[in-house]
Amino acid sequence: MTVHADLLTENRTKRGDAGDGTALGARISRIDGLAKVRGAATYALEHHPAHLAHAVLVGSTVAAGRLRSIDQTAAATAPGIRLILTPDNIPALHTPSNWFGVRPSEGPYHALTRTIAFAGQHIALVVADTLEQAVEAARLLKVEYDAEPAIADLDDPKVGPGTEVEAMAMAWGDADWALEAAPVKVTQDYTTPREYNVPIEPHGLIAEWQGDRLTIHEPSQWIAGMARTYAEWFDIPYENVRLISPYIGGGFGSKALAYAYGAIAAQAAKLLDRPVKLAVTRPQTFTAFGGRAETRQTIALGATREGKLLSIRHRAMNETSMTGTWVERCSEVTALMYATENFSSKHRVVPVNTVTPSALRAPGENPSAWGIESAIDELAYEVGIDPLEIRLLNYAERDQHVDKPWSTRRLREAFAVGAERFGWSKRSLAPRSMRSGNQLIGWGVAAGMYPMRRTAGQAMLRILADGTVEVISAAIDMGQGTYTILAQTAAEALGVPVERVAVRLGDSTLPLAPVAGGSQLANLMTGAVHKAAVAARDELIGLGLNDPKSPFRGLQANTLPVRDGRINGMAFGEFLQAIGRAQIEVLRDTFAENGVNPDDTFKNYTTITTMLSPTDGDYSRHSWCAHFVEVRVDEDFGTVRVSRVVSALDCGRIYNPKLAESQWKGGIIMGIGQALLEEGIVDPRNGRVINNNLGDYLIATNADIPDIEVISVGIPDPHASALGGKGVGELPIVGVAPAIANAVFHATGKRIRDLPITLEKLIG
Ligand code: MCN
Ligand code: MOS
Repeated sequence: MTVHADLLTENRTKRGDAGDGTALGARISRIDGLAKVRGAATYALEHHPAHLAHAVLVGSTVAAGRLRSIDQTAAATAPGIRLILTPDNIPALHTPSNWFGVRPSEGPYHALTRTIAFAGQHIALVVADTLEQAVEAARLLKVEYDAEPAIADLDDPKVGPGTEVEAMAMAWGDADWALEAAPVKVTQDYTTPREYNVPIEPHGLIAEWQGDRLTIHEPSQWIAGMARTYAEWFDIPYENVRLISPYIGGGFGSKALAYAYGAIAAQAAKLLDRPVKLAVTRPQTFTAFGGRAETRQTIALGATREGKLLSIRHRAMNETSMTGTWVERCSEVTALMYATENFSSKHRVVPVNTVTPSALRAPGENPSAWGIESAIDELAYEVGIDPLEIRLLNYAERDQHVDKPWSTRRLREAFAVGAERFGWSKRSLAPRSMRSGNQLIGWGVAAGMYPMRRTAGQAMLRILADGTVEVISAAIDMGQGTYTILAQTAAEALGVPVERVAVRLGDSTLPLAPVAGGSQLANLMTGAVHKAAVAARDELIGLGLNDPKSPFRGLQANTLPVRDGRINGMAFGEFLQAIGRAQIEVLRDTFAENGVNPDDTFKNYTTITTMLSPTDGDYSRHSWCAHFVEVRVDEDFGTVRVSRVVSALDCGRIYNPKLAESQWKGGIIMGIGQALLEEGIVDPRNGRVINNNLGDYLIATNADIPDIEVISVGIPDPHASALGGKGVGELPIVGVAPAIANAVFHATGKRIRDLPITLEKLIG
C-alpha cells in the first residue's frame, strides 16, 4: 500500500508558532492539513483497485413485518449485473462480538433477513460493473412485503412500557421522602428527539480478498475493533484482516463499529472474487446504523427556599430497537453535577421499529445535561436567585455517588472566568427584561461534564538513519488531531524538532490502539508514545556511552545531552551511521498501568471491557465546562439566533491549544445545531425517517454560528492520565443546548423543554 509512504511524506511538518521549544502544548497547525487542502489525502472510497465492482444497498420500505418476495427477473438480466444478494442466497456468517468484546453466541449471523424490524433495513445488495448499472438493476427489483403495524417512535400509541435497566439504577439518601418534605419543588419533563451523526464523509467500504485474507478500506474510529468483527464474521484469524483508514471525514461516534452492510459487501467480494465498493448513500446513513436515541426524562428537584437542593429524583427512558439494546445513560451528569443528600435515578429502554441507536458525541452526558441543567435553571427562577449563583450554591465538592474526591474539578474557575469574559454581572434577573428593538435578548448559563475513560495504548517509535523519527500506531485521526499531538509528544520526549517526526496511523497491521471514542485516545496514545520516545532516547544515550563504535565512548560521562535532533551535538542520523546502526526501534505499551493483562493482550485490547472506570482507585476523574450564551429572539417571528458564546473548559493539561480550541468550538457548534435545528422526523404511518438528507435534516452552518470564545481553565491532572491531560473531544457539546434554552427563557419567559427549540414551539 502506498498509504504509508504518502503519510510519511505528507505528515512531515513545518514548526508551528510555538517558538519556545516545548513541542507539547504548542499551537501548531494540523500536520495532516496540507495533504487535505491539497486533495492529496486519500479517503477510503477513493481507492481504485483493478476490476472493482460496485454495490448498492436496497432497504425495506416497511418498518415491520416480513419480506414476502423479491422478483429479480428484470434485474437479473440488466446490463453489467454481477450479483444480487438477498436473504435467500446470502451465506450465513458467524456472530461477532459486541462493543464490549462479548460474543453473544457462536451461532450464525445473517446480514440479510426476511424479518423486518425497521424501515430502511437492508434487504438486498446489487453488484454490477459500474455504479450506474448497479443503481439501475436495484431499481428493477420488485419487492413485496407482508407488512405489520410498526411502532414508529415513543409517541406511538402501541408503544410498550419497555424494560428497566437495573445496572442504571442509582440511589442514596431517600429522594422521595426528601422531595415530599422540601419547601420548594420543581418537576418537569425534558425530551430530545432522534439525532444523527452526519459526518461529511458518508460511510462505505472497499472489500477485497486474496485467498482467505481480507483487505478493507473503510473509515474507522476503531481499527482493531472493526478488524476483529470482520475476522469473527468470516471466522478467519485477526491477522488475516487488514483494515486501512488513514483519513476519516468525521465520525462523531458513528464509525467505531463494523455494521451489517460491511459484512454484506465483504461477502459479495468473496463470492465474486473481485474487489467490491459500497458507498452508503446519505439517506442510507440515517438507517444503516443508529444515531442518538430519542430520550425522555422527568426530573423532580426539591430545595429550600434559598435554592439549596434537598433531593433529586430522576426517571429517564430512551428508545431502542426491536433487535438490540442501546442505553442512552441519561443520569451521567444528573448524579454528579450538584450536591444533594438524597438522590434516585432509574432508567428504562423502550423498543420501537428503528435501527439500534448508537453513540453520538457524548452519548448519555449530552441528554443528561439537557435535563438537569434545564431543571436547575428553573429552580433558580422559582426561588428568585441568579442561575449562576444557584449552581455555585449547590456546587458538588466531591463525587457523592462513589464518595471519592475529584481528581481535579476546575468548574468553579470555569464559572468565574466565563462569567467575567461574558459580562454576566450586567445581567438583569427578570425574563424579558433585555431587548434591542424587536429582539428580546437573553443570557443563559449551563455546565457540562465528561468522564475520563482509560484503556491502554501501544506505540512503536523509530529513529531512522536519516535522522527522521517515526511514530507508528493503529490509532486514527478523524479530524481531532491525533497525527499532530503524537508528533508533538515524540518531538518533546526525544528532543527533536517536530517537523522531523512522521506519524503513521490508520492500519490494523500497526501496533494496536483502542477506540477513538469516549474522548480517550489523545491521553492514552500520548502516554504510550511518550513512553516509547523516552525508551528510544535512553537507548540512544546507552549506545552513545557504551557502543564500541560510539564517538562518545571515551568521555566517561554518566549521560549525554539529547536535544534538537542531536546527541552530544551530533545529529541522530550521523550518530547512527557512526555506530553502524540502520535504526533504533522500540515498542511500548501502557497495558499494565491501565489494567490490561499483557498475557491476554489481543483479546482484551480490541475490546473496551478493560476500560478503567473514571472512578477507579482513589479519585473521580472528569472534564468540566461552563457555557455562557446570549440569544436574540425575534418577538414576532420567534426565530432564535445565538449571538454570543463564551465557554470555559477544564480538560487538564492541553497538548495543543489550537486543536483543543477547535474541538471545543466544533462541539459547541454541534450543540447549537442540536438546540435549534436537529431533529429526525419519523412518519407515524410507516416509521420512516422522512428528513433523511442534508437538505431537510438541518445542521448548523456558518451563518448560524456567532463568535465563540473558548478558554482553558485546566491544570495538569496527574490522576487522570500519564501526561496530565483530560478528555477534550466530547465535553464541549455537553450543556450547550440547556445553556441556549436557559437563555431563550431569559429572553422570552417561555421555557422550552423539548428539543429542538423551534419557532413553532416559541410562538405556539
Ligand atoms: N487534546 C488536547 N489536549 C488534551 C486532550 C485532547 O489538545 N488533553 C486535543 C487533541 O488535538 C486531540 C483532540 O483534542 O486529538 C481530541 O482528543 P480526545 O478528547 O482524547 O478525543 P479522541 O482523540 O478520543 O477523539 C474522539 C472524540 C470523540 S469520542 C468524538 S465523538 C468526536 C471528537 O473526538 N468526534 C470527532 N472530536 C471530533 N472531531 C472531529 N473533527 N471529527 C469527529 O468525528
Ligand atoms: Mo465518541 S460518540 O465516544 O465516538
